[in-house]
This record gives sequence, C-alpha cells and structure tokens, in this order.
Amino acid sequence: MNMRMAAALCGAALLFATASHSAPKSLVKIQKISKVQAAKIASLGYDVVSIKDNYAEAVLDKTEAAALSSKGYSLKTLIADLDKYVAQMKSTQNKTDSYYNYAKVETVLADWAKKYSTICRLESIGKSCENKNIWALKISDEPQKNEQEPAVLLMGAHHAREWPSIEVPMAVAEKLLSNYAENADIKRLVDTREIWIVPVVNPDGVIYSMEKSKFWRKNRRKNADGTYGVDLNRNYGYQWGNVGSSNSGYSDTYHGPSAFSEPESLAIKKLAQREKFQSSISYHTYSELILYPFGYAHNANNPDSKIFIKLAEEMAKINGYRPQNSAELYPAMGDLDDFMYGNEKVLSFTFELCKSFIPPASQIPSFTLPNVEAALHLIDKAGTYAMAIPGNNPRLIENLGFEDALNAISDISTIFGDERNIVIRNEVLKQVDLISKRLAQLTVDDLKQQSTEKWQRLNSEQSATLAVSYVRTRLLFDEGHNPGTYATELINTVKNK
Ligand code: 0X9
Ligand code: CA
Ligand code: ZN
Repeated sequence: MNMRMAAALCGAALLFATASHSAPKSLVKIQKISKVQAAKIASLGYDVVSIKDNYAEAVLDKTEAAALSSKGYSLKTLIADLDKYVAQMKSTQNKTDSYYNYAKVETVLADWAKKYSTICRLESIGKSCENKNIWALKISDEPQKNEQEPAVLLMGAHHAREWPSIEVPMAVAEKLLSNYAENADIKRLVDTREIWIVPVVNPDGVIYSMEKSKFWRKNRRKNADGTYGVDLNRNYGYQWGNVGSSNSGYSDTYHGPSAFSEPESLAIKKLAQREKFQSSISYHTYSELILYPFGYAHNANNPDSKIFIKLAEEMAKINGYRPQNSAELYPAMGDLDDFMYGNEKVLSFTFELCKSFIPPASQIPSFTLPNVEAALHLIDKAGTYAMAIPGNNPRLIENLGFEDALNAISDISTIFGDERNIVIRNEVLKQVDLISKRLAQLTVDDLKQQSTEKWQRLNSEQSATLAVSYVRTRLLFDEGHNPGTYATELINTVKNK
C-alpha cells in the first residue's frame, strides 16, 4: 500500500466520523505516540481515524480533547470544526469557481459541441457500469471526418477522487475552442491535429466520490465477492497481472476478474484502436510528476525511451514537474500507459498533478494554466516526434503537411543524431526516409506550380538533405522524359548543386 492509499483510508474514516451532529468535533493530531499507544487510546473509545509510526489522528470533541491532554498527551488541532469544514467543501462544489462534477461536465461539453460545432463534436464512447455516458469531445477542423491528422487523447478521472484530473483536460478543450478564432497558433493546432478529450473516464466513481465518499478511487462495479470497484488503472490488457495490483475485490488496486473486464477501460481501448493516436496524457493526482512507460516492471525495454524522455523533459520545463519512468515510482501492472504504448505504439504519459488529491478549488487556475501549456506542447509534438516510431501509423506520414514534415525531420535528427544502437538507428532512418519522400513530393508539386518557396525552405534546412536529393533526382528524371516541365533556370541550379 502506498502513501496515497493510506491517505485515502484516513479520508474515508474522516467523512464517516463527521456524520454525527452533537458538539463540534475537531480533527486532532496526537503527537509523538507509538502505534501501541494509539491502539490503546482507540480501545478506550476515542475515535482514532489514522495511526502512523509516531503519531495518530483522532476526531474529538472539546471534553475528549481535554481528557487526553490532562493525561499528558500532546495534541495539535488540524481542523477545528469538521462539520463546518465538510459543509464548506460541499457548498463550493457546484459554484463556478469550484470543481467540475459529472453533471456539469456533461452540460458544458454539450454546450461547446453546439457553440463550436465547426471545430468539435461530442460522442459517447460507451457506458459505465451504472449506465452513465463516457463522453469524448473531438476537437479538429472537419470534426466529422477522419482526416489522417496526428491525434492526441487526453483523459481525466481514471481515479474517482482525483478531481483536478478532470479540470486540466476541460481547460485544454476550453482553451482550444475559445481561442481558435483569434489565436493563429491555436488555429494551427486545431486545423492540423485531432484532439480527443475524455474528461471523465470513470463517471460512477466520480459521482460516488463527490456525493458519498470523497476518497473513493475505483469504479463502482459490484464484484462477485460482494465488494465494490475495480481499479481502472490496473484493468488494461498489456502485462495485466499481480505486481502493484491485487486480485482481491477489497483492495483499492483490484485489477478486476480479467483484462478489460470493465466497460470504462474497454471504451478507451476501443477508441484508441479506432483513432490510432500518436500521443496521450492520462491525468491523475498527486505528486507533480510526468510519468512514462513501461510501468509494469523495472528496466523493461522501451525502444522509444529517448523520445519519451525528451518530450517529458520539455513538458516538465513548462509545468515545473519531475519526469520519471513509471516503474521507478512503483511497478504496477495493467495501467493505461503500458497498454497505449505496448499495444498501440502511442507516446503515452501519466501526469500526477498537484500536491494533494484535492487541493482547494481556489487553486484550480494555478495547476490548470501551466498544464494547459504542457498539453499544447504535446499536441504540437505529436505531429513530429511520433513520426519517428515505426509501425505507429504510416498513412499519417503520407498525409503530413510541409511544415510538420520539416519539423519532424529536424526534431528526429536532434534526438537520434548520435544514436549508436544500430537497430534503432535503422528503424529511425526508415522513418526519416518516408518523411523525406513526403517532403520531396510536396516540394515537387509546388515547383510544378512555378513556386520555389518550398524548395528554398528545404534547402535552408540542414536535416532535409535527403529530401533535397529526392527532389533533385525527380526533377532531372522529369526533365529527361518531359523537357520543359520546370523552368530552365531551376533545372540549372539543381544541376549545379
Ligand atoms: O497508481 C496509479 O495508478 C497512479 N498513481 S495514483 O496515485 N494516481 O493512483 C500511477 C500509475 C503509474 N503507473 C505505474 N507505476 N505503472
Ligand atoms: Ca481535422
Ligand atoms: Zn490516479
């Protein structure tokens, strides 16, 4: 059990502890006591909600606190009036400055789909255990068409209690939609990419966390043994198993009876296999980390780790987080990223947002703003770095725009210029060859239209020499068979190069 899970248990106990309505109760830290002492205090009837190595936390009224103090215990009040605290939390939940809940996500997505109908469309990609829609918003020009553009998937709330994970993908969507008209950079991203936003992968869990038990993590499957919930981030089908995940329905990391047993993870799998994404982010809380695969075991070979590390470092520069391999945090089998990369060759990342599961709503802008920027960077680079991955989607390169293709070649040579592993080097060269052919084709088309703009761009780009030579060969070939296809001047400069 990791620290986050321990915190969760403590939080759940806290909610139940505040259900009574007598004298105001406080959350109190009993300092410098052993586990045995804490257990003894609990056995005397005090409401001890959490026991740690050298302290405990308890829910106490004034009389109880005074009694413990007089026995010599050192107390520190953490939350003075718990009822008031919980009431405050609840009252902020549906205001405009507070966290999105499922109902609000649903109405806001529907509003956007109407208001920005030329650049997005809303789709239900499946239903949860309790029959709630799992919504996906696709943002792109010509949103009804599958255009063979680099595609990115952003997901929130695999885990119910990690509310900030809904905020960030929603904020990315809002940024793209509301800035499209006046911001040229945003317009370029929307026009040349397909961005899919699934803000609530686990609707039932989120509703349960917001309405019943704040620190609920899993979905709301009724398990065969009478327990509730499967951990969706242990239910994916690449290296599904028992490391860092449990086969007991009681566990917070229960992996379910089989891989993809849950409609929520299955819906993501189906979407991924249909859309063939180049990159993805799954948002979680907390720890301010950017994680990349593999996560099922230490030192599992990731042939694309250079790209993952480069991208993670670039995003980390933007949001101030720490890039790290998933398994280094802790090995866990059956998570989303391992499936996305292991099965689908997607550059998949997990962001652990914030410094706690649910920071106060007033902090929302402080974590959405930098993380929107990090996501925009990923959306951009999905069109370049991902082109280095063999077998991801060859049709994509055949449809790449000139600028993206040029950037792809230059980004790929930056990363792999000094690659010594001959197998990787060869694979990357094959990709560079495909991209160079695409660049050459676009340039020749341009030249046939009597424009030398692309040809000049190509010549000024160091990494595009292969593309230049393809253009040369093609021009001289055409000139031999069909003299006069291109301006004589152009042919002369090409000959002299
Ligand atoms: O354990 C998880 O599912 C994620 N952390 S959380 O606290 N949000 O639950 C991290 C998953 C990272 N993947 C692996 N370590 N395999
Ligand atoms: Ca499009
Ligand atoms: Zn999580």
